Amino acid sequence: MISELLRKRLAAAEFVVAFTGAGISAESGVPTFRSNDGIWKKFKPEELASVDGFMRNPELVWHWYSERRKVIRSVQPNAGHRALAALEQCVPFVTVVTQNIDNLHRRAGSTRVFELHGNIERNYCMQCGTTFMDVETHLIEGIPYCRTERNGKACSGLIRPDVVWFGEILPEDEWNGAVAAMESADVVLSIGTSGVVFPAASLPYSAKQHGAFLVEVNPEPTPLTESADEFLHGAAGIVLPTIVEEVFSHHNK
Ligand code: BJW
Ligand code: ZN
Repeated sequence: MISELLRKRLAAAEFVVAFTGAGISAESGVPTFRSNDGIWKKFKPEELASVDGFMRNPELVWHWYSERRKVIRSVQPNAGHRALAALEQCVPFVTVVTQNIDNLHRRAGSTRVFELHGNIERNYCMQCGTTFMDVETHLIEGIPYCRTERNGKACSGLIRPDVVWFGEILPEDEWNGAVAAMESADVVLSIGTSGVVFPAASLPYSAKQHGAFLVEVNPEPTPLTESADEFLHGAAGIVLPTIVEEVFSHHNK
């Protein structure tokens, strides 16, 4: 299944970056965004994943995030996440750059993870910026409000999920870390992303420009496919363990 070229590139690699999207969590039972039963088919993105949408209907947006958080907490990392964590035992430097907000890479054991679009377990007050890990105790009619004391007065700002919505800038440290990792990567694996949301989608192209060998793992072609050095057609939970097994199992013996 793995070409000789990919086997050589990976076996010799010092820096590997896994760039992941919703597809890597699909086999855990987390719905993707743009598949036929994906999230955007039921709702308009601008109603849910934008500041305007949130201000228009915070209750709806909070309901959506609470439901997704429940799903995410109830599922487990899958064989794809675990293979990327295991890669840390085979390659000197492995970095995961993820668009997912679901924490599943860290739960699988990956130690160097840049989260480009935030994390569903974190929330913050839009007025004073305080971070909240738990919002369930702050709810008024399904919407969490801040009660942080400032100058003897309680803040009453609206709390929102610490995720990146359309029109918003990506978190600077995560973005800079991701760019640096991409620019020094020997091999980049782009896994389970439709590659249509920018600026994240630009990263694999910039890695390739800086000399990385670009591998895509997806059951469907994407706009990135024609720029990839290899396209591994299939589910992450099958393809990624196969790569680790075929490239590194003999190497460890
Ligand atoms: C499997 C599988 C299996 C299935 N194994 N694979 C016009 C042109 C270009 C850009 C723009 C434009 N107009 C506006 C923009 C900018 C906009 C953008 O890119 N829009 C495009 C959609 C057109 N971007 C932004 O606004 C970004 N900010 C920005 O640009 O700031 C600068 C700026 C500021 C002010 C004004 C203008 C510019 C921010 C983008 C934030 C995206 N946020 C979301 C929500 C995050 C929080 C949350 O989760 O709720 O991020 S949207 C959503 O899409 C989420 C995802 O991270 C992101 C990417 O989706 P992903 O991961 O690729 O999932 P899918 O579902 O699309 O694909 C799944 C794939 O898996 C598929 O390919 C399947 O085949 C595959 N798959 N099973 C492997 N088992
Ligand atoms: Zn506040």
